[in-house]
Amino acid sequence: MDVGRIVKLPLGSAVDFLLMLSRERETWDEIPMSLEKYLDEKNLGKLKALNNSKIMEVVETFLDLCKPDRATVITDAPEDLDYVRELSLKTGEERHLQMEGHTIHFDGYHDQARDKANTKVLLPKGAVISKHINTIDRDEGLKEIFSLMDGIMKGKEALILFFSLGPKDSIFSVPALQITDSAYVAHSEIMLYRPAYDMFKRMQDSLQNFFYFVHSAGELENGVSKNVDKRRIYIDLQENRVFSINNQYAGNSLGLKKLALRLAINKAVREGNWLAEHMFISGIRSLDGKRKTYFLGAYPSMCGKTSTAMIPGNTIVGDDIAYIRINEKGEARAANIESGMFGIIKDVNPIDDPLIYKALTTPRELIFSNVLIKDGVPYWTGMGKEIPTEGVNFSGEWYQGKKDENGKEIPPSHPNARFTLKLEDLDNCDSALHNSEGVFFKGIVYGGRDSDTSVPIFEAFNWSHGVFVGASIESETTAATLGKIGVRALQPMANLDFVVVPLGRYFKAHFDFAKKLKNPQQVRIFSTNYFLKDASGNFYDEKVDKKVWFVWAEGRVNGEFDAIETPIGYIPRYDDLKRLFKEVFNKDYDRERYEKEFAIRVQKWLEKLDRIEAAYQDEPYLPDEFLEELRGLRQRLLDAREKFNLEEIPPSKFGK
Ligand code: SPV
Ligand code: MN
Repeated sequence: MDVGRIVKLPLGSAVDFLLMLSRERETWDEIPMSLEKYLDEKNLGKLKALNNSKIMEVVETFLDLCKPDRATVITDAPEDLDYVRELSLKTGEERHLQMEGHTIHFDGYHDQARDKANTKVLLPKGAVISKHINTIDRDEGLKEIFSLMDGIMKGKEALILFFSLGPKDSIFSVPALQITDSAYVAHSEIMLYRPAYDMFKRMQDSLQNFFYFVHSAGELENGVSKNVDKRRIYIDLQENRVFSINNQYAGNSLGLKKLALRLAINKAVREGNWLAEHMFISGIRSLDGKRKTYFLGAYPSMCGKTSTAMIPGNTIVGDDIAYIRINEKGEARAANIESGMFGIIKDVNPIDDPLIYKALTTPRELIFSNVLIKDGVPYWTGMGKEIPTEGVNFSGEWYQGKKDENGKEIPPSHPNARFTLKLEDLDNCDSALHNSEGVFFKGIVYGGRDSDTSVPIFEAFNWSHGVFVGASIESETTAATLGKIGVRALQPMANLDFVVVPLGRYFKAHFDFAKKLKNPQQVRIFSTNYFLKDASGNFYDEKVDKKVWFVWAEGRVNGEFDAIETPIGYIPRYDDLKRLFKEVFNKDYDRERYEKEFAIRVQKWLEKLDRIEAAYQDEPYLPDEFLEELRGLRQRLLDAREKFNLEEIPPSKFGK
């Protein structure tokens, strides 16, 4: 065994650990003594059936470090999956609700969102990385986290689970192993991902490169992680593994969600021929409903990503993470690496989100998290129904007016409260969800949260311009991450939180991607902004209006609708939008609104470009294409300002 791959720890208890690591073994039939301490014969048998030396090494190493009372191997068998469901009720991490199949889970009061401050990439000495990435020296980080993990599972049961990120046995699949002492985490993962013990078994010892995740919720109090001050999420790119401790919130705890996305981005950029993206995949219907074209979309948290993926009439393949690969025919194909939805529940009501609302209010396997519970019934903000004035929520017993230790009033349901369900439970789930070829797609849409600069929708001139559009998404910060809310932040490709390689390298992978396609024009890139406000601070658009923007984009990629060329890209013609609003909603779309919301706000755009330039100023490896696009856009804006002598240029100035 290669001892050097695991850090040498100068810790007392780690002496045994290191001795264990250096033991030589002939075959995995000689049952390792330490595994027998945790696994009974049946469970050990399940592990040995995989005939995989690396898995044995990983499981043994981390059970020895975390010291659970026992461990259980979860295969894809229905009884094993049921075991996980039942365990999450037994440990108190979930509780039954009135509706059949529904449960409630609470994350701790201070564990309601991704913890950016304590999520760090372990950086080997001498490595160069972006200032945007939070890092810790690798040796130091491993030493810290291993000492925190020492004995962290005492008194608990560890679960060992096997998954495929992406459809099993496909060009997309990345095998992933999860060890966790949280039955809630395991339960969420068997709903959100594809259990793939069978795939691991087929691959046997040839499988040495898989992602692995070791998670511990740490000590629990009333079913929630107690030691959040010792919450750590450390990403080891060198070994394709992540350690996550003292948390339960899925964005922190579930290895396969944002932890695996980080490893996948690193892998994709290094391998150089695919992309790992924070994107939904949706089948967009044409105006007549007869054609369906797949689009991908990247939106930072709380910028309308899930609701875009759920536009009535369209289908959903995925709502959060997509891998994009090139198949043998040279086509770009996309697959959802998940199979479920971990969606925000705020404002889910029969009008704004009818399909999700229906799923949340009918019997099925479903985990609510951090909503208000009263008499076994869940309530959340914006559900279109009166909410009780007392109950149980993420703060414990709750009553209206309750304040936290800082005097802040506690809302009945957390703004980042969530639901977890299987995509197949949604009426609009696309039949290509598990397609091993992924889907052929023609559009990518980037959307931010911007109240005063960009237009509701525009199309980039070409792929390179589109990559720049993606790289310049900005969003106001939201409740999905800890920290101050409402600050404008750059969110390239809505992926910034997860890009663990220098951003310049990540952008370069994007710029180069289309060049590798048989048809470099296969994919067109768009930008949407649902959050533009008028002078009195009201949104120009209603939530449902996004359907029209997408019908337009779907038509564009299929050769329909002329467009108007502006400095920022192609925008829709008034006559087309007027017709679309009429046909889709039977609404009148007036010219005055069009002239305002599709105006090119030159000064605001120039300010945005200045912010982007400043943010990327010292960025290593920034590709030339990026700077060319930035300069080109700035010049086009300046030219237009000069030509029309206006700061805000109405679309009619550019064409009809
Ligand atoms: C997001 O915030 O982008 C989510 C939820 O999809 S989380 O699991 O926190 O990443
Ligand atoms: Mn997400």
